[in-house]
Amino acid sequence: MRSYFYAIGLGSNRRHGRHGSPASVVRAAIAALDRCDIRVTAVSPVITTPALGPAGRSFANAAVMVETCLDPPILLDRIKAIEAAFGRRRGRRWGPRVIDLDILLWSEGAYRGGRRLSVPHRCVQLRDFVLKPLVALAADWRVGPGALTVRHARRRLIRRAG
Ligand code: A4P
Ligand code: MG
Repeated sequence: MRSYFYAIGLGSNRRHGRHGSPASVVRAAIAALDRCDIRVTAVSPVITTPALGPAGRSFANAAVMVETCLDPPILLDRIKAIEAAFGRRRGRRWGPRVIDLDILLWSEGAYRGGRRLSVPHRCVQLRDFVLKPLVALAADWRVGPGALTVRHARRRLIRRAG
């Protein structure tokens, strides 16, 4: 059966009763992803980043590469199930969250599923907390069809911020 690669971004800025600190929550969510028909093939360092937006406390962020036969909408269902299992509640957009999982990139390029799912993730190029861990795993992947590579997108973002 045909398999795909996906880059998935993870972020947490709340402690979890069982898993502990945000960095430990991120590691536990990576372990939860690596089950049955999803294989985690590479893991970035877990980094601490200042909160972008009104979320307050700083975040632990990371990215992983996974290999799976699942199509994008089914993978989205899986990551939402993991968020729910970690006790994430739907609330204020950008509010503090115990774990956030986003599908960043797909080996097949783009997937357009309206508001429910859009890959590449619409904000990949705009956020260093996404690009920094991603560059460790997928520096030569493109952040959109015909777009810059992850490495170049990060260089451009840093240049513009500086
Ligand atoms: N959705 C569409 N495309 C995708 C995709 N590629 N991957 C839909 C995942 N979901 C996708 O996302 C809202 C809806 O987007 C989903 O129901 C899904 O159907 P969400 O994760 O439920 O809500 P959210 O996380 O509040 O929104 P969003 O836009 O994902 O927020 P972000 O971009 O994740 O930002 N600062 C630091 N330093 N580090 C962070 O990780 N994160 C945020 C949240 C703000 N500030 C941060 C960080
Ligand atoms: Mg999200």
